[in-house]
Amino acid sequence: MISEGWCGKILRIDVSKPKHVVQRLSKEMAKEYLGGRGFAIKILWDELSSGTHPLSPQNKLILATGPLTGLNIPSSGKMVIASKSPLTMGYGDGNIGTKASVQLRKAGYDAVVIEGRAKKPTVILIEDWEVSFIEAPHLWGKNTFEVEEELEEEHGDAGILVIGPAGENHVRYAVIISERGRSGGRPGMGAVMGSKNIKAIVIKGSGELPVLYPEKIKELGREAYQEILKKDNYNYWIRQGTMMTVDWSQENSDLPTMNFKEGVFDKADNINGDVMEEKYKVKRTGCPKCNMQCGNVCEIREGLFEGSLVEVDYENVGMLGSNLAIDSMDDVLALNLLADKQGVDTISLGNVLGFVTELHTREMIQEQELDEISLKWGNGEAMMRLAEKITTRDGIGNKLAEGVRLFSQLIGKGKEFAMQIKGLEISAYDCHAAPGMALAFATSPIGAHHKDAWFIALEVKMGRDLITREKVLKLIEMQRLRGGLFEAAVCCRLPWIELGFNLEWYPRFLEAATGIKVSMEDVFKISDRIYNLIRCFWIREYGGWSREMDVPPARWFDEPLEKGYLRGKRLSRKDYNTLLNWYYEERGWDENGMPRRSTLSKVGLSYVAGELESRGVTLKP
Ligand code: PTT
Ligand code: SF4
Repeated sequence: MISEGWCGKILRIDVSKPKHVVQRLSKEMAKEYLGGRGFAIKILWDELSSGTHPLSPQNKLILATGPLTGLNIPSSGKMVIASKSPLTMGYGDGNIGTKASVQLRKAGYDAVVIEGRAKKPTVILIEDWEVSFIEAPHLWGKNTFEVEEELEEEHGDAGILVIGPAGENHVRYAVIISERGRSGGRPGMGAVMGSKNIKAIVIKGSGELPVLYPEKIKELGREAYQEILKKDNYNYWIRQGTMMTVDWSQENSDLPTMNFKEGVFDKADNINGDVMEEKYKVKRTGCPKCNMQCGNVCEIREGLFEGSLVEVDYENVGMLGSNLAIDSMDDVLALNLLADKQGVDTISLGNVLGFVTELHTREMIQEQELDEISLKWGNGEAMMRLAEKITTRDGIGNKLAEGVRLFSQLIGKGKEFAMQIKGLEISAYDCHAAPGMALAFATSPIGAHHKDAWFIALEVKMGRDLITREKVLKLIEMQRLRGGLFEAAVCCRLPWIELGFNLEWYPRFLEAATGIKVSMEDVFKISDRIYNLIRCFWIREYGGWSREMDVPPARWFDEPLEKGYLRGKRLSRKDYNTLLNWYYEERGWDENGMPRRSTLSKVGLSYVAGELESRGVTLKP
């Protein structure tokens, strides 16, 4: 045992053989990378040969927890799922709230690393030190809800991660689903699992969570849970959760509308948090260990899925509602349900559907299949049919399953409004008038996901037009917290973001769990190490770097908003470049976004610089 606080073990699984071994987690790795995303990138850097195809047996799928995961402290039931991404060809991860995170730690592991390809569809069952590989061809082809139900009946109280047909069919933005509504791994972690012929992972642990001072954690947890309950915003939050953002985004002109062409949607009032709460919400759910559970379980009132239950969040409504000009909540919920059952990411799906609708409407592509379903803005039924085709790679769905970057390359059109950065489709915030948020999306380490990038609220407060170094410094501080603390410690960031739960709790939690005094400065150092290593991973995969990889699509620069109070606004290339220059300087990266050798050495990554140089990559001093 390296210290209480970590389990001290990594479970290694090769599904080709199939076999497993248990490896010791080194003290250095725990201290230098903490957990979660830190462990994932360290393992991928050290072990993955560059150029490995993401859907080959050699790629590694990593499930990683951190020293706070699963403890009796607010919102700790989270887990990082990471791999080399088939969508971006760089580093990809997602953060999922699931019982599997707690069960994994109880089973005695900080992380699981899975490689190989099973001969037949397989369920991996992890029960403490026992690992079984159960052939399950009968589950292949079934949706995530059916499979989870069957596995729950068979295995009782377990943590379950499962893929749907989208993962089986290697849709590049397939996700992993848990508990019928928790989703993780936007950059195609579901496709990686599918490529290994793994339909589900079932985890059952019977041990205690590793904590150095259990009494202290109990005491801190009690106080912390109480503090959450007393927060001003608590009641509103548990009624609407992230859905309260629909009105906020509409008011602030950043609600994605018609493939991010506009930031306001005329009919947003039909799909906002109030409509959801009053007409659709039937219960609340959420991740383990959370007393501010934000999962909005809604009942579909009309249409194909009438009577079905589905869990809805802001991103799902922004991307499958306003971004497609759909104003029927029933249609949005139906699309969301289809995505969950088939196991595909709602954000990328909404982008792909928006992109192809725009191409079709502007007659930039002629496809009989799209005429046949009458694809147009706001037509929920057509979107459903197309979404289904994508998840089964049927007809034109086969090309759309590649994501907007590859699809636009395949047809040689639409690059300027293919809304992606580094290959990952953009989350639900329009940035025509938000240069800081655009920079945040563009420098996010997995591509354009809001996880590391939700800068918009602060930017609106600071001033959208403000082009200052201070703005960049604030963004970096935010990335250090989001991408460093929450993705490595691993726990949910929403208590802090949404209710203002004090950040000072986290060093106290970490010390009680591990016995190690960890200041925020230490956390920032770990975070910088992780950010630099992720960037080096991308550089190794891409054979270099260019500024273009850190720039958002041309639409936001070239086409002014035509509606709303910010009408006429668009990004300025000059201002954006100024911000990007400052960002690179503050990160210690050169003018092309490559980490300097001195920067890598400062964060303990000299060996990484050495490897890049030995591959012919030139690093500036
Ligand atoms: C996350 C991304 C998000 S983030 C949403 S809604 W969000 C979308 N949800 C999807 C879904 O649902 N079904 C589906 N088929 N695809 C989906 N894609 C989208 O995936 C999520 C919550 C939320 S709800 C957010 S903001 C916070 N995210 C956290 C994070 O990233 N890190 C962290 N430490 N804490 C977080 N807390 C919050 O968790 P990805 P979840 Mg998710 C139905 O996985 O790949 O990171 O993409 O995990 O358990 O669903 O919780 O308005
Ligand atoms: Fe999960 Fe929401 Fe609770 Fe975070 S606040 S742990 S996302 S239920």
